[in-house]
Amino acid sequence: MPRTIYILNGPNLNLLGRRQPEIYGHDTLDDVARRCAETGAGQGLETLLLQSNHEGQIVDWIHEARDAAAGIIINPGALTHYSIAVLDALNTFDGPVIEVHISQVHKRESFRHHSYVSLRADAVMAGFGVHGYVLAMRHMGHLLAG
Ligand code: DHK
Repeated sequence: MPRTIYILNGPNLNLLGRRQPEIYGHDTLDDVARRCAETGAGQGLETLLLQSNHEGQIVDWIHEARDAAAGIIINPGALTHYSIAVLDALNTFDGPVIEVHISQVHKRESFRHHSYVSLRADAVMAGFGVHGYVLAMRHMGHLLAG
C-alpha cells in the first residue's frame, strides 16, 4: 500500500493568501504544503499537494490516486457544491477521503451549504482556516493506523 497522501485543491485556491484574506487568511498553498509535509513526516506519510482550476484535472488526479495514494485530502473549492464528476471519481477510490474547507461554509451563502463531496468523505473540516489541512493530516494518520 502506498504511503502517500494526495492533497487536492480546486479552483481559485492557487490564489490562497492573496484572495479574500478576510475569509481565507494570509497563508499560501505553499505554506499548506510545507505544514502538511511536516505533519506527514511525523506519521511516516509522504504528501503530494496539487491544485487545478479545471474539474477534469481534479478527476484525473483522483484516478491517479487509486494506485498512488493511501488517502486523499481534498478541498474542491466551488466544485464541492456542484461537481458530480468529482464525487463519482472519489467513489472509485478505496482509501480514506477527508474534505477540507478553509472557511466555515455553513455560515456563508446557502449555495455553499451543500456538498456533493460529503456524500463520500469520511470526515469534513470547515472553518479551521488552513490549520484544517494539518488537522486532516493528523486524522488521516489515525485512520491509516487502523
Ligand atoms: C473554497 C472555495 O473556493 C469556495 O468555493 C468554497 C472553500 C469554500 C473553502 O472554504 O476552502 O465554497
